[in-house]
Amino acid sequence: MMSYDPSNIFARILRGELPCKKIAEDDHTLAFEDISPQMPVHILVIPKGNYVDWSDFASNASQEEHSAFTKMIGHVANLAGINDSGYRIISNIGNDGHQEVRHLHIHVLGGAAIGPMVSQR
Ligand code: DGP
Repeated sequence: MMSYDPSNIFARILRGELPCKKIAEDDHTLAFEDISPQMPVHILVIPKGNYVDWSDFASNASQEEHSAFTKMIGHVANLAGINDSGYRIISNIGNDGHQEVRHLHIHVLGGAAIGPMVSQR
C-alpha cells in the first residue's frame, strides 16, 4: 500500500482548499457529488481521516469512524431517493482496482439501471 499523500485532491477538499458540492457531513465523514458523474446519481463518501484505501481504513480506523462511514453511505442513498430503485456502491483500490485518488472513497451510483457488475476486459 502506498503511504498517504496529503496533497491528494480529497485531502484538499477536506481542508477547504478546493470546493465540493456537499451532500452530507458528520464528525468523521463527508459526502459530495463526483465531479464527473457516471450515473444520474454519483456521490462520493470519504472518511475525514487520512486513509489511503479500504485496507488502511479496516486496519487503522476507530469503531466510531467505521460506524459513521457505513451509516453515511445508507444516508446519502436515502437523501438521493435511490433506495427503492436500487444502487451500487464501489470502492476502487490500488493499481488493479484503478484507484485514481489515493484517499479512501466509496462511489454511490444510481438513478438508472447500471448493468452487469463488471465490464468485460
Ligand atoms: P477513483 O478512480 O475510484 O479513484 O475515482 C476518483 C473519482 O474522483 C472520480 O470518479 C472523479 C472524482 N474526482 C476527481 N477529482 C475530483 C474533484 O476535484 N472533485 C470531485 N467532486 N470529484 C473528483
